[in-house]
Amino acid sequence: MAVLAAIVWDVDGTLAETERDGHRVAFNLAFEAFGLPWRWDERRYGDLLRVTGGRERLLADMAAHVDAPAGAGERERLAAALHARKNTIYAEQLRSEGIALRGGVAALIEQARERGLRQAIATTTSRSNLDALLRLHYGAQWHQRFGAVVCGEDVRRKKPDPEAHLQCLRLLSLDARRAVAIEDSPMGAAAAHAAGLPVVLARSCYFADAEAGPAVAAGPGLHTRCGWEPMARRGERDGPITLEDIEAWYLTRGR
Ligand code: XBP
Ligand code: MG
Repeated sequence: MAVLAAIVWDVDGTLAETERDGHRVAFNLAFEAFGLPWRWDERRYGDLLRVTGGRERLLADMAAHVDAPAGAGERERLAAALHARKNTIYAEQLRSEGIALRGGVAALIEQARERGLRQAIATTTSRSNLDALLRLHYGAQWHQRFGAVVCGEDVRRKKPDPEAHLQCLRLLSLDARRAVAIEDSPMGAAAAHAAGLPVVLARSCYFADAEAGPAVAAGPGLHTRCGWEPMARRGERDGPITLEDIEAWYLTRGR
């Protein structure tokens, strides 16, 4: 029987709740800095999250603005400039205000490290955003914890396309059946599943009601063993999701 050898982590929404109070706020400050009247409230941003990638999200939103540039090239340039400014603001925000990892994340990363599992990152976010987040929690050498790191810039097609996960598996030289992906959103789960990875869906605030879809398990977050479907292993009701829970769900793949 195959043994779990690796965890492939998503970033936004999975490692930390970075969207509502991080990226969204930084996008709004970028609009302000560019003298644009556009603002994304929580609800609008939640709708826009269906579009993965910040630049792509900006372009999708411009379609709804009569005051957006008319030409495609001009829109592309504006989206790229806004996106770059947003990422600078986001990194500054993280440096000055910090952002917590979601409950259970640090403990699971540590358990996996102690047990010799390989760990990787497959994200749609920009490398600078990932660096800002992980530098905060693991220092400048954070990348030493991960055998592969694939970001938005590294792929041609973002989630729900499986390209980031497939690239991760290639870099790890690992068969998808030996790893588990942890994702927070239906788009992320679809991407990992399409790459052949069993998925654990730890729903984030914007996806609290998301369907389990192809996930081997879905629940409210790694901070609790309550509310998961299927249930976390019997007999241990309290505390965060453990590596043993992940391994038990992993063994149900393909059933
Ligand atoms: C989530 C995304 C990203 C972020 C913003 O990525 O879709 O676009 O919202 O980051 P994931 P950028 O869940 O795969 O980590 O502005 O750098 O795209
Ligand atoms: Mg995510």
